[in-house]
Amino acid sequence: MKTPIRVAVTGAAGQIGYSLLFRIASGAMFGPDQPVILQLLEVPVEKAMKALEGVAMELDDCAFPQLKGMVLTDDPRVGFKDANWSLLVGAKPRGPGMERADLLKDNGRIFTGQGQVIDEVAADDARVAVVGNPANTNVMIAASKAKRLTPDRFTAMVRLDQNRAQAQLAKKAGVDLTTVKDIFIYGNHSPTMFPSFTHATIDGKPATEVINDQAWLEGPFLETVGKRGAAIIAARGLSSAASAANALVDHVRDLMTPGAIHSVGVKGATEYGFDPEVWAGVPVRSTTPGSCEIISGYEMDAFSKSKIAATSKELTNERAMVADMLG
Ligand code: NAX
Repeated sequence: MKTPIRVAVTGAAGQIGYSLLFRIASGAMFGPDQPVILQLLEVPVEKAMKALEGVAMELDDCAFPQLKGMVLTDDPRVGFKDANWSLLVGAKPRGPGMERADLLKDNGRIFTGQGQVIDEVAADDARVAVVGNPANTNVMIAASKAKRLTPDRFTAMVRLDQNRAQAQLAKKAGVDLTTVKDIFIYGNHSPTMFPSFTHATIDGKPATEVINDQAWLEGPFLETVGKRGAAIIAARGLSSAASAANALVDHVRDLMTPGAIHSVGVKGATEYGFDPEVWAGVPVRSTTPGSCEIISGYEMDAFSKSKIAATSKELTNERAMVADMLG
């Protein structure tokens, strides 16, 4: 039997957790023949821990062959112990009337602590993926606390935006979505992020030629993808959960697959104009399992440059707002 991969998941009793854990345990993330141990972390609140017990009962009841164990805890030192992957989903949601600056600070405190503990107790090959919002800034804070683990071990998820963009392009062109390739997300996981349609292809041809509607691409397309999260809340009364969990499965699975090409929030995307210290979505190619390199050389036209400048500015501003929490 292969050695099980230890996967720590924070916010495990939350909405995304409820979709995510079953996908991991079924083999969707690491492959059907890879055993996993789930280390489920929640807040020290009775209601949350009780809910977590219920989720664990359901995981038992699925009789997943590759689920070799579960740890349920409210102690980060236990939850992240020897974890090969830490999936940081749990975060404080933005309450009514709450400013973005307050959200950044409140979540910053969570990710400060988690970054420190992961660095101290996780496995030598530890990898961290952050979903909890504001994801790009939270991952920067967590990584800044690490002394042992280098920044490349930390990524932010922008894959939900990539998947949304791919689906919208396919719909507009009336094609099967598997024919849509090279649609990448640049920048922040927020409405400013830029799904760069300029380099996307449909059946090997430029998407701009196939769709042949620049006004739609620069207008409704960007707006639909950028505001998709809000549209889902308006329709469902709850934020996206199954699609977010699915995106995280894609994010980790593709990082574990050498050669995979996808969008990931990483540090150091200076060639696309980002500050060297922020985590920005960019196209990457996975190298060895868990690692990736930025794909360079995509030429940006004036429109793309202006969009990237806007999302880059937002990331730099967020960094300034949490400057006292870094390092
Ligand atoms: P829920 O509120 O349903 O669940 C969050 C869970 O996290 C709760 O059970 C809570 O008790 C737990 N939690 C909070 N602080 C914790 C801590 N310090 N340690 C462990 N657990 C903790 O939210 P859900 O819908 O699951 O969303 C989770 C996060 O994902 C939110 O921050 C949300 O904004 C973010 N999202 C990010 C997306 C992305 O693409 N990057 C898309 C989906 C989602 O909106």
